[in-house]
Amino acid sequence: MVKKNPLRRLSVALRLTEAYQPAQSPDSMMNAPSLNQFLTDAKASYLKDVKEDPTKAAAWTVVMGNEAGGVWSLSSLERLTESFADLDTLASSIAYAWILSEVDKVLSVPLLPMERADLSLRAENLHALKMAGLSEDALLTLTELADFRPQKFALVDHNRLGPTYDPNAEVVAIIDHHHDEGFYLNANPRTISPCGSSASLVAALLPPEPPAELCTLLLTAVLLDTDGLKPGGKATDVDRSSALFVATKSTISNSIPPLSALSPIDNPDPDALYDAQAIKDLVSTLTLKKTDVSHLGGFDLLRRDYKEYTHPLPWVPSQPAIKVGLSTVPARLKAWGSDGRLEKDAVEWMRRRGLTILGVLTTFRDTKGKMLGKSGKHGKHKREMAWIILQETEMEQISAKGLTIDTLANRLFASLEADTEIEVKKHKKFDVEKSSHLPPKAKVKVYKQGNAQATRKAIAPLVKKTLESTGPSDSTAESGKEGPASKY
Ligand SMILES: [Mn+2]
Repeated sequence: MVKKNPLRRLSVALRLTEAYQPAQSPDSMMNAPSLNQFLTDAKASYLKDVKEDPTKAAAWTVVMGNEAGGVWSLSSLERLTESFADLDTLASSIAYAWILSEVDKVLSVPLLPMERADLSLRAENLHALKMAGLSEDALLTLTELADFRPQKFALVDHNRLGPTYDPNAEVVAIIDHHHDEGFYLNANPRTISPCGSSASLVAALLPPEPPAELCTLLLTAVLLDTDGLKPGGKATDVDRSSALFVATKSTISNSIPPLSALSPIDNPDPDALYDAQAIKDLVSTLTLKKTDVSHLGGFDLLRRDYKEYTHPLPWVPSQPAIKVGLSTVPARLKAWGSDGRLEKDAVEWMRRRGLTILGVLTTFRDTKGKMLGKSGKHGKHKREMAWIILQETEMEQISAKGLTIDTLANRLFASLEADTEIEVKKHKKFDVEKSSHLPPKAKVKVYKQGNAQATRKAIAPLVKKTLESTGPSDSTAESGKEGPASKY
């Protein structure tokens, strides 16, 4: 289906001309409705059917991308709990729902598998929506769907329905670039093909004259997923040909060279689009938005890149298990957590997730006294860690059976401090150990990491080993049931 040469691809697409009739809005027979109007109408009609007539609602094909910008793995010991659709999922689901509705004439609506309040967490998504003339109101999220469980899906940007959806729901189409998990073999199309962005696979299905806004949206997704079509990077021929097609049909087409110059028939240059200045500018804006978290408060920072684990404690006679969360935050503690804000936001998040331990792992560049370059890469790469242990419901029940929060805290802190890979030092400039913003009995410690290369991938196994190994891990672990008041 997907052709390597964009011009061949176009000629294939031209065969769709007859089948494709742009929908006409009742009050304007001259123009097709805008993409924003299409989404607004689809959402309203679908929600009306959901509310009034479940049988009619079941006729809709709900186009949905993945839940967290990655693949849900049931075998993983990690559990993704929050879901923030990425730009690929956003663009692919909107575009495929448009194709189903306007080309194939099938009732279809895109669903973002996330809560409405979380739309603002990805600034690059908001930027792409704005460029495509789309309002957040036009999008359907899980918030509006409430308890309703769709029965017919088209999956984009993943190929297996997540465990929170009805397992008996029908999957009628798949367009994805992840590893094929082998489900829904009757889906049609069932296009699962490795490439940089699933938006490229969806773009290959567009009719010859698609809406410019839709092309802009798909272009942003392909560019972000392929580092701007960087040669030798993640971009495949599919990404390059799709990007070329949507770029020339997009709302920014007048700022890039014409298709004939970009890709002469007898001498195509696959990197021509990558070299175009307007494309370079767009990629740098999207990348900056993606890495800029300055619009987010501590609570959102803690949950936007978060993993959760349940660890049994075999060294405690009653054999309890506790929940541990690890948040990776791309900004230094001082920038968002001073004056009690770290403690307040961490405790709020821990209560919402029912955590006993939260590790906050920051990663940032120390730009003190240096000019911040355009790439944002100047300054030394540093990492900090803040650990908070709460005596809340879970720990109350466990401590009734003999494990004190002091023992747990001592075991964790001793293990972190003894580890020769992460090389922690007490953080002298961020002292919250005597904070008045924590509930009674809570424990907290803040470190600087000597080894700035050690990410959550290194910390998570260390925490697992510390908590799940049998017997006292060191002299501090089982130092008596009461013990002296901890200095921690
Ligand atoms: Mn993707």
